Amino acid sequence: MEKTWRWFGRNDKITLDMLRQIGVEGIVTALHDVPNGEVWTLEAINDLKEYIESYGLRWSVVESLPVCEAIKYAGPEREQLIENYKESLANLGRAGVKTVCYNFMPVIDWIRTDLYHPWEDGSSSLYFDMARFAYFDLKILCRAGAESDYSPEVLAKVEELDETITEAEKDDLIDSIIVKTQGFVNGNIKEGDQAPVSIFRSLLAKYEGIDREQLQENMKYFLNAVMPVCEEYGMNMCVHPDDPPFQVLGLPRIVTCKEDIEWMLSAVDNPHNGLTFCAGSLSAGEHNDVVRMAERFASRTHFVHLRSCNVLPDGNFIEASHLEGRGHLVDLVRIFERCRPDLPMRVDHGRTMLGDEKMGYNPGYSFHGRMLALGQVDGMMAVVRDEMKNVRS
Ligand code: DNO
Repeated sequence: MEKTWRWFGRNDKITLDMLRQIGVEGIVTALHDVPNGEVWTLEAINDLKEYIESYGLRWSVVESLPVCEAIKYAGPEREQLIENYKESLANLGRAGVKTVCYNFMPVIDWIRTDLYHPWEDGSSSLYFDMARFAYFDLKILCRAGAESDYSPEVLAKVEELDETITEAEKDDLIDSIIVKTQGFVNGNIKEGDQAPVSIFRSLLAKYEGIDREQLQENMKYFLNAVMPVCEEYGMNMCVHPDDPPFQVLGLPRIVTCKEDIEWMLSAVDNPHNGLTFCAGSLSAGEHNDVVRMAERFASRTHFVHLRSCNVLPDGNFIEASHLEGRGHLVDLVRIFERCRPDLPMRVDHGRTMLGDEKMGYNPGYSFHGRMLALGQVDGMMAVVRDEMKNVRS
């Protein structure tokens, strides 16, 4: 697979020069300055593309061309937003950037309660604690009916936490769940926004009455609308699975398991409609057998995210080392290297280590942690390629 890296543009402290030195071949990025829903012009795309190419690299994947909320909940602006999306896609196609990662998660993209969960060795990683998440839902967001979404054990922990939690810890929880992780990925809430909780509540309100089936209908509508552009320019759309892969905050989530993915691939049965195989998101759900899913969906995968999680009691989960955990990355590398060696792959979410914590990187997107993970995955690919050569000779 092609070794790619998520890079956040010219202001990223991790420079393209640094990436060349660690063996990166392709770049995964977006026009981060363009507000959601606006057209990506050919000029702006080419400008960034040429910059990347001037370092001997390639712009391999767009992550993400965000799908606006009004497309997901089918608001009155939907048609115009879809037209803009198609125009951005066409411009990307004209520029030759042909793989586009997006997600269809309502309101909130990936969710963690702790961005620097300490490990014994002094490094840290992202972490999801169900009781702290439930605390946010019940005591900060005060969402009506939220109690029925959690187990009695988790609800008891919420009450315990309520006795001891400080105001600063509450702010930190808000920051981790709806500000820091969202700011750089979907733009719904950004760092510096005043009253993020009330912005968040008004976004949630847009989904009242939208159940799973309705959201699926809206996804199908969107995909059918963009497929002709994808066909014309040879573009591949690849949906990112929901992270975590279960319903949250009363919102439907529809890319969480084998059946969901089967539905979305067959609802719009076109090879340009595919998947970002994110082993990390999928492995955070105990219901997912990630290796079997890779075997099943390799042919419709256009982009691979390699990371791994371990699921703990209560539905908590932690990002594991790339060598361990439920993601079984060795097996995945074997599957993808054998049947889709052309695919772009990036390691996802590294640990924060060796001074990364002082650099202000986006959470999960450290330099040393991701470099270590890339070295590990690169080693796996070398072994698999060697095995394949030996079988042939
Ligand atoms: C998190 C990322 C996701 C992903 C989007 C794609 O670290 O994997 O935010 O980029 O969901 O649209």
